[in-house]
Amino acid sequence: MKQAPKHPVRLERQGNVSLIVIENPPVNALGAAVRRGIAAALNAALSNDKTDAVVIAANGRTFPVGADIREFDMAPQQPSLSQLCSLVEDARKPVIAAIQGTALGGGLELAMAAHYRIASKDARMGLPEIKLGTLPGAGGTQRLPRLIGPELALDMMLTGSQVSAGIAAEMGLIDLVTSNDLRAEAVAFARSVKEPRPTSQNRTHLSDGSAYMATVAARRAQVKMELGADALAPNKIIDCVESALLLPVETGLQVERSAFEDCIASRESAGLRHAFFAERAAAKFPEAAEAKPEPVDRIAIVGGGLMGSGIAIAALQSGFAVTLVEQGESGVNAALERIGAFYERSVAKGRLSEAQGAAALTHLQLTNKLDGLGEADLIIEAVAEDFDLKAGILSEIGSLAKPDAVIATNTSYLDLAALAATTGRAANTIGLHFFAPAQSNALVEIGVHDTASPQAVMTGLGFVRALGKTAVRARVHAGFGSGYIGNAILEAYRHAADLMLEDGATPAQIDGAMRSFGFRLGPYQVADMSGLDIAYARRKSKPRDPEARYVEIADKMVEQGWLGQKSGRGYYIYIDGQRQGVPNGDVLKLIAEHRAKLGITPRKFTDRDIRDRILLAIVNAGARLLGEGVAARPSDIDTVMIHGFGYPRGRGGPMMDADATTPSIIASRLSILAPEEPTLWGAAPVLTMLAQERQKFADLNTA
Ligand code: 3H9
Repeated sequence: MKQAPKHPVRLERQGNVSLIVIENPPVNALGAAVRRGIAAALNAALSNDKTDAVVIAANGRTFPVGADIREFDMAPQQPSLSQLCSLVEDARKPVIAAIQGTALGGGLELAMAAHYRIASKDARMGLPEIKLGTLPGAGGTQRLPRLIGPELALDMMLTGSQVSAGIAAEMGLIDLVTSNDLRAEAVAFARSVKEPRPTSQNRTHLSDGSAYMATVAARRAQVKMELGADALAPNKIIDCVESALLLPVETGLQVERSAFEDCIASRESAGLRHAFFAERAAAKFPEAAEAKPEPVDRIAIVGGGLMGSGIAIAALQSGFAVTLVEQGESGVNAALERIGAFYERSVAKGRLSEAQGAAALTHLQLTNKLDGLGEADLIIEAVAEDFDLKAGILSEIGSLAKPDAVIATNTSYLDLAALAATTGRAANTIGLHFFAPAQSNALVEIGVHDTASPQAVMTGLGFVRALGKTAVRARVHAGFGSGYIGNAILEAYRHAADLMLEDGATPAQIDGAMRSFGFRLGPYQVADMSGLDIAYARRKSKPRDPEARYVEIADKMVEQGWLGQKSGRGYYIYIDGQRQGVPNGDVLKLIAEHRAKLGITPRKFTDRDIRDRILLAIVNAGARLLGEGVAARPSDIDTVMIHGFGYPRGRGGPMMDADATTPSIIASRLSILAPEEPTLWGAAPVLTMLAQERQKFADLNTA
C-alpha cells in the first residue's frame, strides 16, 4: 500500500455544516494518522459556533474499509478506533456518515457511531473481521445489535458477508439511500436533523430480553456444533453480542476490546492476515512496470475436455464471449453436454436463474474448426498433456491468431519455452496453468518463460483477475523442477507420503493425519478423485531420477484398473458411485506384498510423524523453488498452497508455518532424514542459508 498522505483528513465547511473528509488512498483505511485527523477535525467542528452538524465523508472510491490491518502487529496508537467511535457518538451536534463504495469493518463501525447514515445506492457494507480471525473491535458488536437486532447482527458478523445499501436500509442500518450526489444529499440531510441520536441509547432491539437471549443461545449452539467450542472469533462474537444486552455499553465495549485483543493474538488471525496480504503481494508482477494488460473480450479455448470446459465455464461466468474448439462432432457434443450439465446443476441448486443460465450459454460458440480463432484476443490451448499434440495445435493457433492476440498453453509440466516456440510468436505466448476443477478452483499460475513479453504476461494477469481468480507468477525455465510451483510441491508432498506408505503407514492413516492438520482431503483421497491414471501417465512420460526411490504402489494399482472414483475402486472403494469411500483392503494386501518383495519390515508412523514429514517436504520444495527463481516470494508459495491445494488458510501457508518452527530447526530435522532419501530430504540451499543466517522466509518476502 502507498505511503499514507501527510494530512489524510480535511475539514471543510458548507454553511452551517462541517465536513470531515477522509482521503487515505487506496481504500481509506483508518490508520493512526487518519484517526488523529478525524478526532482533531471533529473537535474543531464541535467547538465552532457556526457549525450545527457534521458530515463524515471520504474521497476516492470508498468509505473506509476498516482499520489499517498492518497496524495490528504494532504498538497501539491513540486514539484507538474504539475511542474515536465513542468521541463521534458522544458529539453534542448531529454527526452524519456519508457512505459510498464499501464501508467495511472499522469503517462501518465509524458510521454506526455516527448519529445518522446516508448511503449511495450502489454502496455496500459489512463486518468482515471474522475472515481475519477477529471481530469488530470498535463498538460494532455493541452497536450493530442495537440497530438491527441480534439475529441479523450475528448473521453479518459470523459470515462477514456484505449487504447492499437497499438491504441495509430495510434492516435499519441506513437512514437514507440516494442516487443523487452523496455529499450534497448528506449536507441537506444534516440540515434537516436537529439532535444527535447516539446508537448506544437505542433500545428498540433490546426491549425483549428473552427473545434476544433465545437468539444468542441458538447461535451459540449452532457455532458449537458446526465449528466447535474452541473456534475463537465466532464464539467471542456471540459473547460480545450477549454483553450488548446484559451489560452497560461502556462495560460491553471493554468486553469487546479484550475479545478483540485475544483474537488478534491468536495464531489463526496471524495466519489469515498473512494470507490476505500474500494474495495481494502475488498480484504484483514485475511486468507491471513495463506494460499494461490489453483488453480481452473474446477468448477461444482449444480442447473441451474437463479442463477446457471448466475454463470455458469460468470465462462465461465472468461475462466473456467464448469460442470452444473440439475435435469432430462427438467432441463438440461431449463438451456441450459437460458445460450444459454445469448450468443445469447451478439452476437446480438455485445458484443461477434459468434465464441467467440460458444467457450465459448464448455467449458460447462451440465448433470443430479452428478458423474462428482469428477473432479471439486470447487463445488458450487445453488439449491432453502430450508435447507433440500440443506443439501441433499451438503451431496452428500461431498461424491463425490475429497479430496481437495472446496465446496461452495450459500445460502443467511440459517445457513451456519449447511449446511457446512452436507458435512462431513466443513473445506473445505464456502459460496459464488452471487447477481442476477450473470453473471453481481459485488459483491460476501464470507461466513466464524467458522470452515472454511483459505485454502478454500482463494481459494474462488481467484476464485471470477478471475471472475473479488469484494469479501467481511462476518463472518457468527449462531444466528446473516441474516448471510450476504447485506441481513441484505436490510431487514432493506425494513422494513423502508414498515413502511412508511403502515403509509402514496406510493410505487412510496418512489421509486422516492430513485432515486433522486442516486439509479437507488427504493425498490419497485427492488421488482417487483426480484419477490415478492421470498421474500415472505423467510419471511414465517423464524421465526417472535415478537417485530417487521410486514407489511402485500407485503404478500397480493402475495396472489392475483401480483408477480411483471413476472406476469405483482406488485407495478406497466407492460403493454405488458414492463419493465417500471405505478403505480398499486389496490395496492394503498389495502394499503388504510389495513390502515383502522389497524386504521392507513395516514400521510405525504416528500422525505427528506423518504431518511433520509431509510439511518438511513441502517447505523444502518451496525453498528449492525460491532458489531456482520459479517462485518470487515465499508468500506466493503460501498463496498457491492455500488456493490450489486447500492448505488451511488460518495457518497462513507452509512457509509461514516454517517460520513459526524456524528455518534452522527445519534444516536440522531435514539433516536427520536426509540419509533415508537425499533427493527429497536434502536441504535446499535457500533453507540452509536462512538457517545459517538465523533468518526467516518472511525476510525474503517483498511487497
Ligand atoms: C477492522 O476493521 C478491525 C476493527 O473492527 C477494529 C479495530 C480496532 N488495511 O484488496 P485490494 C490494501 S479489520 C490495510 O487489492 P480491491 C491492500 O493490501 C479490517 N490495507 O483492492 C491493497 O494494498 P496494495 C476489516 C488494506 O479493490 C490495497 O489496499 N476490513 C486494507 O480488490 C487495495 O486492496 C477488511 O477486512 C486494510 N483494511 O478490494 C477489508 N484493505 O495496493 C479488507 C485493503 O499495497 N479489504 N488494503 O496491495 C478488502 O476486503 C479489500 O481490500 C477491498 C478492496 C474489498 C476493500
